[in-house]
Amino acid sequence: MSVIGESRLTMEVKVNIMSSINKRFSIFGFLLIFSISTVFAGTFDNNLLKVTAYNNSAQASLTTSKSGYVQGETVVIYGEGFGSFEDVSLAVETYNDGLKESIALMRWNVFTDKAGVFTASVPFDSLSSDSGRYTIKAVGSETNAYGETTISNVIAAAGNLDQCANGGTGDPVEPCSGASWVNGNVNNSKAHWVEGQSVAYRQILSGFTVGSTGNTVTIGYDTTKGGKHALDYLTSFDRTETLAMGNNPCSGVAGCSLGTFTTFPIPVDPRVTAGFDQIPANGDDITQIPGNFTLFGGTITGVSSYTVSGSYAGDSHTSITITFTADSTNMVLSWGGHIGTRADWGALNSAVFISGSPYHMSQDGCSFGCGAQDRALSASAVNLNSRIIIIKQATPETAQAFNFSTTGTGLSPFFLTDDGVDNDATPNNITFNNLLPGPGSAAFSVTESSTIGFYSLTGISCVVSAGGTSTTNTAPLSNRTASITLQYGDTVTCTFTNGVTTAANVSVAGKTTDAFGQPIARTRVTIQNATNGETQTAYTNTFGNYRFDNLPSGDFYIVTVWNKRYVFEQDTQSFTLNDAVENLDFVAASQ
Ligand SMILES: [Ca+2]
Ligand SMILES: [Ca+2]
Ligand SMILES: [Ca+2]
Repeated sequence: MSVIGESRLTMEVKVNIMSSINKRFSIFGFLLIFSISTVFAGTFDNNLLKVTAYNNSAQASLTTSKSGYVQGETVVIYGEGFGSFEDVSLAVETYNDGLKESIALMRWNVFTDKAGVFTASVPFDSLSSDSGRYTIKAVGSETNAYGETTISNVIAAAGNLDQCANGGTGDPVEPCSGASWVNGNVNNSKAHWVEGQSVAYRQILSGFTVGSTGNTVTIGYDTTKGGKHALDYLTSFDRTETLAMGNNPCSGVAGCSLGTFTTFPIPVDPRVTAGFDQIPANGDDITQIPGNFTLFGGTITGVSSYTVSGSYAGDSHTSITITFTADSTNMVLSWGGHIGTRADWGALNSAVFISGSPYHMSQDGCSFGCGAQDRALSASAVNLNSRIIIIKQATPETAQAFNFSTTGTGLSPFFLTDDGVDNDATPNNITFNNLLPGPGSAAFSVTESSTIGFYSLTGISCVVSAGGTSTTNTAPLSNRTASITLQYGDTVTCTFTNGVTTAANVSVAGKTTDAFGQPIARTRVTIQNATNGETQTAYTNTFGNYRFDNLPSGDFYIVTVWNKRYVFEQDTQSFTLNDAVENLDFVAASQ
C-alpha cells in the first residue's frame, strides 16, 4: 500500500491507514498522529510503509539539529517550504544491505503552521540500523513539496581518568597495568609511593571521530593543601613505574598501542621554580624534573600555560590544557604527578604530614564535554622513605636469639636470630619504615644486649643509602651501640656481627731433673684442664723435656709428674694459664 504516493491525503485516508497500522502495532501512534512535533513510537511493517518515489512538484527544506547523534539524544527536525497548515508525511529510512533497499523505520504525520513550517522530534534511541545512517524524508500532502536530509549515529567522545595503584604497603611494586589502573581513590591498601616519586595517571579518551582536530582536555592537580605541597608538578607517566616494570597505559583500551604515540614537553611551572618562598632565583629554588605528556593514538598539538586557583599559602589547584588531534577512535593520554618532597619544599612543608588524602589529580573539563573527575591518593600511601634496617650476622649460625634495645620515636625493642634462614618466623633482620626525622634530622640508637651464650659481639657496621646525608657512630664497640642521626630520604642499614670467643691457644713446657740438675727421661707428665675436664699425658724425652701445645688460655690447669724411680719435691703444680709457660720444671728430691 502506497502512502506517500497519494497526491492528496485526506483525513479519512490517513485514519484508514493508521487503523491498519494499529491493528498490527500500537494505538499509541494513532493517538499522537494529529499532534505536531510528536513521534510515532511504533515499529512499522516495512512492506506496508515502504517509501516510494516522490513526485517533487515543489522544493521544501528539511534540516536536523545535528548531523550525528548519540544514544539518548533527541533528533529535532525542522521543515519549511510547505503549504500553510499542510499535513506533511515524515519518514525515517535506513538502507538495508541485506535486502538491498531502503527500509522505513518510522513514519508519522505533522501539520505545518501558517508559514508552512513545522518542527518534529524523535528519540534517537528508537532508531536502529547496522549502518548507523538514516535518511529523513518529508512530503506535503497537498503541495507535494518534498525535502530530505540524513543523520548518522556517532559514539560520544568521552574522557575517563585512572590512577595507578601499584600494590599496598608492604606488597611488591605492581606494574601499572590491568586492574592496577584504578578509576577511583586509593589508599595504602592499594598503593605505596615514596615522596619524590611520580604517580602514574592515564585518561582514556574514547569515541572520537578519527581526524578531528582541536580537541582539548584540561587536567588539574592539588598543588597545596593548607600550605603544604602535595603533587607539586607533572612529569612523564613512566618516570617511577617504567615501561620495563610493566607500566602500560594502553592496558585494556581497544585499539591503543604502546608503540603509537606522540609526546609534548611538560612546561616548567615558574611557581615550582620559585620554591617555597615563591621568590625566583634564590637559594630555595626548585629544579623541576623534565617530563612529557604522552598521547597514545593521537597527536598532541599544543599545551597551555598553567592556571592556578587558590594560593600556595593555603589550598591551591593547578590546571593545564592539552590540545590534540584524534588519530584513533580511542586514545590514552598519560602523565605523572610528582609527589612534593621535604627536600624541595622544606622539612615541614610537605603534604606527607597531612592526614587524609592531599594528593588529587583531576579531569577538569574537555572540549567534548567529558565532565569533571577527581582521583584522590591517601597520604597513608606515601612513604616518608626514612628507615633503619638492622641485620644480625652470627658465626656459627644457630637458633640463638640476640636482644636489642632502642631509642628514638618509631623504634622499639626487638630480637633477631641468625639461624641461616633469613626471612622466616625467626628473621635475622628488621626494618623500621616511615621514621620521621622531623625538621632536618632526628637521633636514633640501637644497642645489642650483653652477650648471650658463647657468642661475643665482634663488630657493628652501618651503611647509609639514598640521600646519604645521615650519619652513624658505632665506636667504641664495647658500647654495643649504633647511633644514627637520620636525615629524610635515607635508608641506614646496620649489621651487628657476632662470633665465638676463642682466646689464643698457648703451650706449657718444662723439664724434669734430679737434685744434681741432670735430666730425667721417661717421666710421665699429666696436664688436666680443670675448666673443661680434659686430660693429656706426655713423657719427658732424653733431655728431660716435655711440652703441651694448643691449650686454651684462661683455663685452670693441674700438672702432675710421676716417675717410679724418683720422688719429686713438688709433683703437682696448678695455675690459671693466661700465657705460654716454658719453664714449668719439676726437680727430684735427693735420695
Ligand atoms: Ca625561591
Ligand atoms: Ca647469616
Ligand atoms: Ca631464621
